[in-house]
Amino acid sequence: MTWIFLSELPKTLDDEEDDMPKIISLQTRIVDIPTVRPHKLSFGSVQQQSYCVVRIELSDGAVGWGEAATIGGASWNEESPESIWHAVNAYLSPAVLNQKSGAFESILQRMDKSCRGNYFAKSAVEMALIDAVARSQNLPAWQLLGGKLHDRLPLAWTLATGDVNKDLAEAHRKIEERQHRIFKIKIGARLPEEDVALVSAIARELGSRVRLTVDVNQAWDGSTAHRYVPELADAGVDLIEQPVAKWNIQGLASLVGRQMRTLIMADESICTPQDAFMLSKQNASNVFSLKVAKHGGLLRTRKVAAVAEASDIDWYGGTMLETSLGSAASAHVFSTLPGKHHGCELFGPQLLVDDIVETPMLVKDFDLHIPDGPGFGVTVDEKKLNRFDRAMKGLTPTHFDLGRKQTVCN
Ligand code: MUC
Ligand code: MG
Repeated sequence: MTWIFLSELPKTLDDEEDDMPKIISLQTRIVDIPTVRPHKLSFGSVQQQSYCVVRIELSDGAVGWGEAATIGGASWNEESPESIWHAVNAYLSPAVLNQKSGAFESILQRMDKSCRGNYFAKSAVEMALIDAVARSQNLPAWQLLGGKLHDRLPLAWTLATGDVNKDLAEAHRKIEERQHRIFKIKIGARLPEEDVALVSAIARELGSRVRLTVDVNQAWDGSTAHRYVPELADAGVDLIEQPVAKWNIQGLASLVGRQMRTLIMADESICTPQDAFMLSKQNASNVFSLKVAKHGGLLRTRKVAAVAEASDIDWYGGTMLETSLGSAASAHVFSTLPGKHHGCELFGPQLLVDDIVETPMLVKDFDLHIPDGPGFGVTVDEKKLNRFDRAMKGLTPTHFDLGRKQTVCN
């Protein structure tokens, strides 16, 4: 008779999981980084970007970083850097501390249970967690997210100076530097006929060397969109992003139904996988703009992308103007996605006066190259973080005055 000693039996999954490092610390801070020029959108002008940065440490010593950015305080959607900071510290941190680090889905469920919505806040925590686990395993994050399909993605730039001559000068410089040849024009702040004139002038000057997108950021009602979207299509615009309000799914669907040569892209309307299902069912988008923050993290970005793939909807790699940290995290998940895409707009780092990582991602020959190092492949520079840290300046935010001076008080 052969005896098998208990200690020789293969480990069960639970035993294996017991070896898994735990989350032992979670820290947050808000950093404010000025932009190189005012960035003008339908709802105001941005002169600095604010980020809630999350640092997670595991019991094996691995450290991961995540961030969530909003545009114009709480103007783009309901969340703000301050609400993200609060949600993470008050509700999400207790839900994730001491949990097994690789239990991603279970951690997402715990976060959902302790805090409804607050997708940006959850995305910052999940981002830091995935970075930490990938570093602990010495793997690039894309390896944990399904494997890389794209080494590089075409990188768009947004023209949003508010002045046609400055926009054109910027576009020419970006083309000469071989950084960008896809341009998104922010419209919706002026009269629609003025916007169409501006877009037509840019399209005429740049010609077929470039691809053009416009982002209306919800500024139009349905009838304005029906009147001016075809004019933008005639001017040569390829993609029209969120022409109507977030809630106006019928409005989006009726524009898609006109089958113009331009495609209709949802942005603010598409956050959760359930939104994706509804937009798909109502045939209300040709393209989804994917953004890690609004979907509530990298794994949920993949879920939204899966609905797009199943519905013959294209994807576009969107941004909330993250630093190189959030942009690299987004690039990692976008690099894993199948289906037809229209490139990405992870140009946030280029819009900032400085970054929070040692070496930004490579942009060459109009493409963003996805970094392969451990985690998101970028190294956070704590000295740079300290330089922009709001609390280290002794400041507490009380009010964000969009387009004018930011009021920050003690
Ligand atoms: C948005 O709505 O797409 C992304 C790029 C940019 O210029 O603004 C953002 C927000
Ligand atoms: Mg948009």
